[in-house]
Amino acid sequence: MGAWKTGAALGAWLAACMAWAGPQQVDISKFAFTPKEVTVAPGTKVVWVNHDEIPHTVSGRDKTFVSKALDTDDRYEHVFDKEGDYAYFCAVHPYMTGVVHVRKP
Ligand SMILES: [Cu+2]
Repeated sequence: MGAWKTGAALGAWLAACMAWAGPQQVDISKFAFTPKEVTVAPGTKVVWVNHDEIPHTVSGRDKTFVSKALDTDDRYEHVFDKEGDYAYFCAVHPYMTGVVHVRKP
């Protein structure tokens, strides 16, 4: 294999690594979603983790994603495939709100 081929393969590998953003985590702590707003590319998995001693839920306003009550350290995952703005709240504490923006990069 020529040196230029090795370089091209390495470049493609780096590009693939940079395009893969990995899951986006949202922490549930002190009765709030942090960060409250996230922007992700289509196909990204968003993971919510409850750090409170109180159960919370992640409930999409359009009901495309609804978690069960999350106990301490429970996680809820949802993959957002379609572009859009997904507002959600905690069904136990409706003043807890957040938004997932799904946008093509
Ligand atoms: Cu809550």
